[in-house]
Amino acid sequence: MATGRPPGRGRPAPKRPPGGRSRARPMIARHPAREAPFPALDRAGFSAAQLEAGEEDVLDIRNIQGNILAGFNKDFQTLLFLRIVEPDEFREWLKDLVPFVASTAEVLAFNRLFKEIRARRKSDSRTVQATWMNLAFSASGLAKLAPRAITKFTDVAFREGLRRRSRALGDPTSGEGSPDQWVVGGRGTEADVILIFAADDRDDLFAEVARIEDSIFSARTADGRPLRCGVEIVFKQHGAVLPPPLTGHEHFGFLDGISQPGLRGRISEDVHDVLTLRQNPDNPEQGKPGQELVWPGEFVFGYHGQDPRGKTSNAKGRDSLAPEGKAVAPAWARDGSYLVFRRLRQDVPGFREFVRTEAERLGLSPELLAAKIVGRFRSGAPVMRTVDHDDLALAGNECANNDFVFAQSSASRAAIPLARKLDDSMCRPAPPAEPDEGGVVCPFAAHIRKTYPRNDAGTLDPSIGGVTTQTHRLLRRGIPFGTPYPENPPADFTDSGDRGLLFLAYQTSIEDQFEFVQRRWANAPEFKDRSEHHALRSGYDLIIGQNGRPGDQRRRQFVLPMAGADGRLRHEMLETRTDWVIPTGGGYFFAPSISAL
Ligand code: N7H
Repeated sequence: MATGRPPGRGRPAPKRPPGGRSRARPMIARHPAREAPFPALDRAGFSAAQLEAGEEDVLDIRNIQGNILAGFNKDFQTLLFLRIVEPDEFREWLKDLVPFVASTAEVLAFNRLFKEIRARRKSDSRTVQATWMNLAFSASGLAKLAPRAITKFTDVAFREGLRRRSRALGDPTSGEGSPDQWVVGGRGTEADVILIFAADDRDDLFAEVARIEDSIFSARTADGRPLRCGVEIVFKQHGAVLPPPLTGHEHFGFLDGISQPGLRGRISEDVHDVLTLRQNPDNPEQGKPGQELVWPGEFVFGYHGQDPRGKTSNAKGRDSLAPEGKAVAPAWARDGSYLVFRRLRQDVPGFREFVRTEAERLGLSPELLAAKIVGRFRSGAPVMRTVDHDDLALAGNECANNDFVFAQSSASRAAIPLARKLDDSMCRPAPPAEPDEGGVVCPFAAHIRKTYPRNDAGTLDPSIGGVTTQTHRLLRRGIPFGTPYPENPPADFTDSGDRGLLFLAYQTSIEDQFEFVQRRWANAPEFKDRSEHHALRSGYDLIIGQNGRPGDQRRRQFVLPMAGADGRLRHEMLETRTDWVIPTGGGYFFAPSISAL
């Protein structure tokens, strides 16, 4: 593990190797060797729930970058955006960087060790800390390094890049939100490379970033002359978890990072050595209760993906490098993944004001209306299990806080059964989730119902249900940026308003995953209505949905079904022309395997 301060800055320049290049190598100072303990799974705790996963892929976790499957999960992150100006020099510089690229094996080992220590100490301790780095290339960056290879990536979104896809995503075409004004990724500010640094400690993070910046700014020949290293810095962005009481929450106040796809796949030949622990004794197709297992090819090239035509979500599809029998990326893309980055500014006072005035109009509490817009209360408790009030116990109950679907699948169950206890501290009895086919409990346009409709069937694509929905999943790795907006700001409070989410997500198809979720679900008012209410649309996801249709002036509606006092259903309509989540930068990237690097 990387503990302690890296000895990067101020080191004496290494001697020039005899007969070597004029560069003072190594340009990037090295940490002391790291040793990564790899704790075995706690068999005593999990063996009852582990299943033989003999059919599942063995993932090359030493070759896959660490943020993709394990997730850095750190309090502090910095994103550094680079432009390649001299490909040959850059290649030399990159060689020194590659040993520092964290692998899934390292990050997974750390995360498990961290959790083990926390479980025994019953609190977070600073016993183990790490500083990680990962990187990815945009299509323009790859084209500079391997001009022919780029044509082998068939994902049109990746090849075109985010700036050119921005209009189709519904982004504003002028003013704030339009690529012309993006701080990174707009015209003239597009990056070829993104470096992601993450650490538990802010000083460790800054030291690591400074070490790499030094290698860019201060590269010198042995006799002290400045040396070009082939890259320049386009933009630097810090992110950090919010301070208490908002730790773990995003700027609107909601707990984030609750629901992620579970991953099929093993990390060794041992059939029990699975990446996602199977913790639901009632359902072998899930990790934690409610966490469907998805084939790893949805997120990493070279493994089985979901079978979109399969009858069940555990049907395995083809190799994600050639899902229809024809390669969608070059062979060296194996163990790599596409990375979508969006810098999303959040207008916190604007969102709060909308919720307050609409709640007053409808006679609801602002907390309840906000929960209906997201599908979860601020604590993270899902409305599907607590219809009208926040429930902190439910929010912390990992057996129930993600264990719900919206509609019944064919064989109907009266209610979703509660999972048996997994761990005394996390699992307690919780209220059941009843089927909600009318969107009365969780509106169809609620953020979590739009972005992961679970077993809803859709009207845009009648086949969308429990199975094909799993082909549109994302591994989200975002972190907030900026300081929180005060709960009760003083009258003279002013600030830049520059706060939001650094949205990062991995996948093997930008078109079918990130863009599908944004365009076909969040931005689509017709997804989903009930067949008997054709006139009534679900509306836009009020968090991220965008209406870029010409003439609509970004008008967004949200249908809120409510049961009246007389027990009859009425459909309230919320409407706004304001976006509270505004793109201010971004890019589409590809994170190659460590061997490809
Ligand atoms: Fe969302 N928010 O605070 O309201 N998101 N999101 N998101 N999001 C989720 O389950 C939020 C964004 C997804 O499996 C939660 O982790 C905000 C984009 C998906 O049930 C909350 C922003 C996209 C899920 C938020 C933002 C998505 C999800 C619940 C921007 C993709 C999982 C906590 C500033 C295009 C759904 C959780 C599931 C959850 C919020 C962006 C997608 C609270 C503020 C751009 C797939």
